[in-house]
Amino acid sequence: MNKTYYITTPIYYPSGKLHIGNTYTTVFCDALKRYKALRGFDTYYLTGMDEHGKKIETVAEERDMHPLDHVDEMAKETRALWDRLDITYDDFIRTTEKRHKTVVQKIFEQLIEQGDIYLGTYKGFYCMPCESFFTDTQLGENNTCPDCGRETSQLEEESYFLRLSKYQKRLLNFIEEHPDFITPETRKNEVVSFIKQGLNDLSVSRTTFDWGIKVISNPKHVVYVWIDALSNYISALGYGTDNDEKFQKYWHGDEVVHVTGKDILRFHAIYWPILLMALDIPVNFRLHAHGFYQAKEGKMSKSKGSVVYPDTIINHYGLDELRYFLLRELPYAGDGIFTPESFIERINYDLANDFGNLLNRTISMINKYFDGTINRNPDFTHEADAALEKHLDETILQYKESMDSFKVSEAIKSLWSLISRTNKYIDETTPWILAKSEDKKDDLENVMYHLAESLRHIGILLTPILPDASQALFKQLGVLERLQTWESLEFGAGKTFDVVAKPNPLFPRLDSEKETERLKGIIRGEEDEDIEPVDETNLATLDDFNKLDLRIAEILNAKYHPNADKLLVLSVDAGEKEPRQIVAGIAKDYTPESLKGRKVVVIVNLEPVTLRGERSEGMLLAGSNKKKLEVLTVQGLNAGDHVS
Ligand code: ME8
Repeated sequence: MNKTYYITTPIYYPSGKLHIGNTYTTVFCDALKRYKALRGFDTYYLTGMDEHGKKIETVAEERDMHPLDHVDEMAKETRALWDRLDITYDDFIRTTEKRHKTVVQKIFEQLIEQGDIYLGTYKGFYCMPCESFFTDTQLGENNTCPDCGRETSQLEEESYFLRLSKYQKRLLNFIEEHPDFITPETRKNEVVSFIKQGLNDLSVSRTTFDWGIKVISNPKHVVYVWIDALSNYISALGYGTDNDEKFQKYWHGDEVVHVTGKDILRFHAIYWPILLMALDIPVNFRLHAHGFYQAKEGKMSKSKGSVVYPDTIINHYGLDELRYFLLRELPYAGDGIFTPESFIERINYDLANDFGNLLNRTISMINKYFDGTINRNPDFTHEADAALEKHLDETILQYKESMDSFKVSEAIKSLWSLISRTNKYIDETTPWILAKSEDKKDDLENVMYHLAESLRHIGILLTPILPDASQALFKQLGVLERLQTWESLEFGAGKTFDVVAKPNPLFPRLDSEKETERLKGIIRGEEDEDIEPVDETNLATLDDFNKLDLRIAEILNAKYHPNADKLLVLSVDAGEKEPRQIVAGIAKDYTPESLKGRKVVVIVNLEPVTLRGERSEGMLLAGSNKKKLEVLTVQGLNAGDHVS
């Protein structure tokens, strides 16, 4: 039976659009899941949304929506984003789902019964955005929140408490006995010193708002959002229900990995294991808490316009480009910076020059010198072969070691060193010179084979990182499916390559200066960023289109609408006996004077409507983006001419 591998992301708050930070964690887990699947593990990848709590209630209020409608919308958007990013998650849990709520309620009652959760009163300082209480000694200057720096308010309320203190010693021992429990090492040290300062019992219920899971035996309390949220890792597997096969299989399986950012380390490294200990569930997970992506000036900030959104980047530059940058640029233990300069550079240097060119050159040469087919001929060797083959073996080992210890960026570095080594092999063997002498044909074939076989290896190791590019590589190089596996990582396993006749460059080079400037604008939101994909589920038929009567019309007169700032009232000649009146929402972009005499496109068979007291008998067509709107105009045609 295959070994199991269960990996999770944090469940994200639906409090705003997800940015490249959350995307990083999700792509990182996706790469690890794909890697483990490649290694033959039976994998299960969980992600989802953390939908309760005061913060979400407030955001929904601000949008004038019921919290449930708000979170439904956000969950839909988030799933669509992960689908767009080709994330291979197996389950998407939402804490508002019944399957989750029942488990949380059951856990809470069990812990009350056991005496691990008890009722008391909380007196202290509360940070609303962080939904956390703090004691005097924990507070920052002027009673500010030690986590986010915002003001706290003094509060006294009845609350349930989880006995953290009871488990303090056991947790410290556990961390000592399991040196790999928390990575990187620096984070582990932070956790240990935090525990050593002494753990206060944790307030685990709230009575000041409603949007949460009610405590069954005392429904004026809702469960603290973190107890609610952390439980998702087992509720999603069916823990505590009749249908708990997944829990038995994956939680009690071979590897369980929680990946989070450094911001929520304490919750995962202290509260979660203690909760598990109290529930008598084995603490058999590993926690990796990575650093943060920042803008050049520091934290990404909405008000400074420095937040980078993944869909914008994909729309303009592509999915693999974004995956590559995110996975390559965040170091194992530190923070990373996203700058437009570095993003464009990575595309140009790493993807276009080093990798893309290697594939292109190899395929072109195999076509040029061998009509597209190359075979292994072990009777011929070149003196440069050994070094390349050695590098290849070393790369596989380094890559494996790095991926097994969450060092995805290091794994990519070793892979790119193999790419550089393979490029160097071309310089060393100079195929264009070998091609000049007929008696060097076998040598040349051996060289070409080495290039193709190295690229096959590169393609396999690239699978978890750049799924699209690796598939394209296999296709262009003609690599059979059975030679795309981890087991086939052995030099010489590929025997023949039938390459495509015309390679299709995977990563075209970008004009760095122009694209860097453009990307800066895109991040500031100056370019139309939401190029929405076509909704394939709602296609119009030709009949639908033909129903519209579109004609050229000349604007005879235009004036401001007497009762609406945004509207203009136009009189147009559409080739009929009488002019038509059309009301159009273009007053922000056009003065009435500027429109007179223009020939525009108008739909003349729409049902007439009255807009703020002015009758409108048609609609004119315009294109728009976030910055501007432009009425479609024609020059050579006449009023009344048809548009189809
Ligand atoms: O904390 N760089 O949700 P959240 C890298 N609901 N990663 C980043 C990042 C950045 N700039 N910003 C965010 C919550 N992240 C809770 C979790 S889990 C039981 C409950 C990633 O929406 C990183 O993984 O605030 C971080 O831990 C997570 O998003 C926080 O997401």
